[in-house]
Amino acid sequence: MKTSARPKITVIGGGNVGATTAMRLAEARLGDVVLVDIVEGMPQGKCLDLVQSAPVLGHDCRLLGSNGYDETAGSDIVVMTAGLARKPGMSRDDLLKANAEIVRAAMKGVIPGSPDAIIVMVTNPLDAMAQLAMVESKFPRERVLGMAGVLDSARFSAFIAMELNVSVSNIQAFVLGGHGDDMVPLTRYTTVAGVPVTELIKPERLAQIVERTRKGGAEIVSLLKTGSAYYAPSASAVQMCDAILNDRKQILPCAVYLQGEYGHRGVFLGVPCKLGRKGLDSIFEVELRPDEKEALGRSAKSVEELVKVLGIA
Ligand code: TXD
Repeated sequence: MKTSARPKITVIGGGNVGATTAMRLAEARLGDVVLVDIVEGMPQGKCLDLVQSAPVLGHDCRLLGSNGYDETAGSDIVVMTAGLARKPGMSRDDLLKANAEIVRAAMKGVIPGSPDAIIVMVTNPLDAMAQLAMVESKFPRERVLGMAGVLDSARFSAFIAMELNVSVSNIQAFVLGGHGDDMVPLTRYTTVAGVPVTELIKPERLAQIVERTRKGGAEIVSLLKTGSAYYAPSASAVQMCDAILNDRKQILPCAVYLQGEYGHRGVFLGVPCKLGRKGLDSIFEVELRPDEKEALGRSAKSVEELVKVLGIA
């Protein structure tokens, strides 16, 4: 149960993304955190370390590590990061079956104690794992959100800011579709201080930036050699938690279960979502050009294939 009046957030998976998410949640004073991992002692040790940084940072959020789910009861949000990360040369889809088992086990553990939580899915392959979490939790679509679009948009924004040597705060990037290779960047809706980026960067150069964004995860995997990106992914998951817990009604690109929006039904796909205290408040629909619709269709198809393999279509 809750031990304070603060929101309670469970982070499943105490690896790179999970532990950094726990740290960012507490440092942003968003709530008390329970960090769950199967590795004995690890989430407890990391949380003890985080607890000991609280006096220096001046926050009162409680952080508790656990190898089970008893302590997670009454969570407002569950951030799911448990799973295997990609190794060099490995695709996100290679992770499919291994991570499906992990997602199933985690949902079985966490849902009974937190039947009203909002799930923020991070585990890859993102869109398919989010769909699996919705099936396993039996939650309505409003309470199962996938994190990928915020990260892809952040990468795109960072590269545009670097290219033009302007503040990242001036960039509003707009990315749809699946995570990574299937991402559909809407460059004409991407702006720099309100000006479409297509008027500021030449098409060939912009295409290179889009490509680098698409491969943004792989670029980091090949540099790190072990493990994948976690600073920007954790920041992105925390931005979603902030929008939810503070009922911001903020429009962020998230993977959600589509029921006819953007011409798709019965599949998780990244679209602009208004997030508030209930999770998904509404989907923000914009008119797409035929080529953009086609790209989104390709994205949907690859998610549908994975979902079929999992037998949850
Ligand atoms: O944009 C996105 N959605 C992503 C997704 C961005 C970055 C990372 N993305 C994916 O998140 C990545 O492909 C992985 O599927 C997850 C977690 O990545 P992370 O980098 O944190 O991986 P780690 O460091 O290997 O941590 C995974 C932890 C590790 O400590 C395991 O012991 C734990 O998950 N784990 C479990 N915890 C609880 N319960 C179970 N069953 C379990 N199995 C493994």
